[in-house]
Amino acid sequence: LWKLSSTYLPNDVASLQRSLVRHVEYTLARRRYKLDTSSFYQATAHSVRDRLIERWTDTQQYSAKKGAKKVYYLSLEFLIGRSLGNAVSNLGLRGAYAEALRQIGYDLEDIMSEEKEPALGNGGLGRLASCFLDTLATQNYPAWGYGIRYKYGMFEQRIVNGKQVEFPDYWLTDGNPWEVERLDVQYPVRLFGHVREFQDPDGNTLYAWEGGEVVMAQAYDTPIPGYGTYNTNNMRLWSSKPSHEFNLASFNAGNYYGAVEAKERCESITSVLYPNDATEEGKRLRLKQQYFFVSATLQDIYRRFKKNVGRGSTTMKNMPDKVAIQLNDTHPAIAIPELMRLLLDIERLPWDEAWEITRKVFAYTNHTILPEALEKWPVPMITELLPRHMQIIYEINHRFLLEVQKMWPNDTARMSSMSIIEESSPKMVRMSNLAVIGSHTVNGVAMIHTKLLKSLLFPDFLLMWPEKFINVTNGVTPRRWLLQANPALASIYTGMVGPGWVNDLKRLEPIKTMAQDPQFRQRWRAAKQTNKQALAEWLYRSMNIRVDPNALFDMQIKRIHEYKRQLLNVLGIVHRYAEITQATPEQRKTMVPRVHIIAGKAAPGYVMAKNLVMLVCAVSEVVNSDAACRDLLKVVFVPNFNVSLAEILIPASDISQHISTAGMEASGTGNMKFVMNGGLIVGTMDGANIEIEQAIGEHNMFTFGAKADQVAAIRRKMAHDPPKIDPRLHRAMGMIRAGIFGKPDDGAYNQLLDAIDPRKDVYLTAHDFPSYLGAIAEADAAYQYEEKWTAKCIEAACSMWMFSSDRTIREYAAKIWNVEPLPFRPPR
Ligand code: 26Y
Repeated sequence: LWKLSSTYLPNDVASLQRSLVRHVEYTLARRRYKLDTSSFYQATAHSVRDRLIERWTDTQQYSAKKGAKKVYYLSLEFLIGRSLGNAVSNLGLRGAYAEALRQIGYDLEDIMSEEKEPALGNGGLGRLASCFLDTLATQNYPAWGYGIRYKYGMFEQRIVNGKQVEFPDYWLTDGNPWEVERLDVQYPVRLFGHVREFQDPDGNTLYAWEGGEVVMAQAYDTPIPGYGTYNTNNMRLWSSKPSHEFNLASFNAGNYYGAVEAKERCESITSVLYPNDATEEGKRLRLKQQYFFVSATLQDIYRRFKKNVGRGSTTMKNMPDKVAIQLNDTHPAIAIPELMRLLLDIERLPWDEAWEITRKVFAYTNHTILPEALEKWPVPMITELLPRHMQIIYEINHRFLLEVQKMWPNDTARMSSMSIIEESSPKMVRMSNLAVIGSHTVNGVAMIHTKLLKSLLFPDFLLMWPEKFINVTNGVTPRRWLLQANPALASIYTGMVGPGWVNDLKRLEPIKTMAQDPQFRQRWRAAKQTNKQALAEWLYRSMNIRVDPNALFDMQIKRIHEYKRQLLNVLGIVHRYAEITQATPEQRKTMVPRVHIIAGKAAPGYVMAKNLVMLVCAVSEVVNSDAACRDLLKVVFVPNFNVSLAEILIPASDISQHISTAGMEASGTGNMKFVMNGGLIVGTMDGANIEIEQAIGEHNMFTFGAKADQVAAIRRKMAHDPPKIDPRLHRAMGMIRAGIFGKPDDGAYNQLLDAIDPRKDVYLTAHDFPSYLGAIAEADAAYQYEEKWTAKCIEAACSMWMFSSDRTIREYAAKIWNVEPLPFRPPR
């Protein structure tokens, strides 16, 4: 039978066309119809998917046969972005598909823009997970991503009457050609119920978790192609549905409508992605989500591993030789007690053996040190939902505290800060402490972040296990963020060094010397200009806003958060507005024309963030309609920021702002994307900015503001000795308070401004304002020397190899996972 399918599909233009037509006729069942681009998108996607599937199934079979150790990346979020462009590019079929489509009257770019992007993540953390999947496949690592197939992804943001309004993102309306529904892969997941204690024949006490309700987890698989390799990995997302037992039990109870409602509740577990708010609120449905996801994932991993147990000398103890599980923040940390439960209650291993296996399997990545953002669950909630896990957590904690007691006898302060249980009312389970205790390695995501993680968040754990804490600086994939997003720059690179840079970014380093070549600089500028022009057209088409592509394009695009300080940006813009309106004609001539672009979503319940969006929209309205600003200043709030929009914006930027209060942004990854695309940064000494500056040279970055190690002292001082407010800030605030940008009746703007009162300026907005204006002025000055500016951009962009996720993943593989690449080559 398999002889019939042993060869790969042909990829010449004529074969691709036949495949497209076949899908139109047989998959879409639209034989001999004139098709719109949206239906042709479906056909194209299916044709590409066929080509992914053959590589994917073969890769999986190959790694199973080899018994390779696998990495499992557990993440509640994957922000994958659109798949079509990525797939044809990674398969090396972009040219062939473009030509195949062109000949039959369709444009690949148009077809690509028909795809609705799955927004199954909030921001940085989710996008990082997707960059990692791309790199893992590209570098031939046997690795699977596990997550949730939310029905509603990140909400769609619209601006209505100058305010953010959220709309549900039902992304599955037109189906999803990139996933394969695995009806044969389903697992039961228990919730609620009770723990039964009993004795085995040898008199050992055993525990069984029983009763409660059982829901089913259903697998949906998405192939993740590597670039320039046959290796194709898997992303498995779970969807919840009612179980058969569930069905019978409740219906037989005679409550028909109640039973239907209960079934609906099962499906609601994977309904919606939770937004990351200013402060983390433990929501019961979210805990259900986390456990549901973890339980299904571990059953799946466990089943795959168990196929090897008994073969040769493999025993349960070998699990860490075959399985590495990375926890993307604490969101999946309930996996630690869940694996313990499987090993203790199902496998019946003794505690110490189970614990050793567990600790060797898990590693934990921390993405924030902000105390208010750390996950905590009320003990009563876990007890109700996961009674056996609560017992296990207490046991883990008990044994751990004995170790603490041994190391620091009677040090109650240490005990209570290191304990998994916070002695509040109600008591809380600190998921970060659980994750640290249950993992062999804990990593931060940028050098400064890891340093603060060690010194501020986990100092006692560090003393106990100095080797456990390491840094792995984040990175982004050059495939999506350069090759696909910026064809103009990519073709310059390929022209200079050949196509090898795409998976070896170091090859761009030699181009740095070309910064001295005027002709090369000319070409570089032309590429940037192409991208700015394209953005200007996009803004006109989709927002009816005209901007001058020769102006300096300044962008701040990221989630709206107080610590990211979009307010500082707005105050800077208002200051500039004031300067422009008061300038003499002579002064106007010296000013740099600027287009300010701000984009990002505010969590629906985050009042300050929503106020900020309002203010940006209002400032934009006033500035853009003031004749005085005409050729000098435009302000644009671009709604519904997402991956696809980032791909249009980033390549067109001259300056981007990464201006968090020092010490608060763990890493940032947008910063890396901008510099790779030939933009420069105005930024604080925070997150990966610091390492970027080291890599590209300080003369190529505009830095300002308090340093992380000064922040605490500044805050302490301001309380009793409030600093004098900068007159320019005073004026800008005065303009806003006076109602130049309107006076919302809920006092939204005053609320924003009150938070920068010099006595309680938590985010140091007032404190950093003067040096911020200084950095912006420096950037303006530099931009006026076109040749020097271009040289800076070239040097910076070609120094970015270490921010490729390829480097990041090599570090994870070597320092944490202990896995090797396993390239698969198809039979030919
Ligand atoms: C608890 C829950 C609602 C929650 C969900 C998502 C909490 C946080 C998040 C997302 C966090 C996040 O995106 N963090 C970012 O991770 C990036 C990748 O490491 C960092 O670059 C960035 O600095 C950090 O804010």
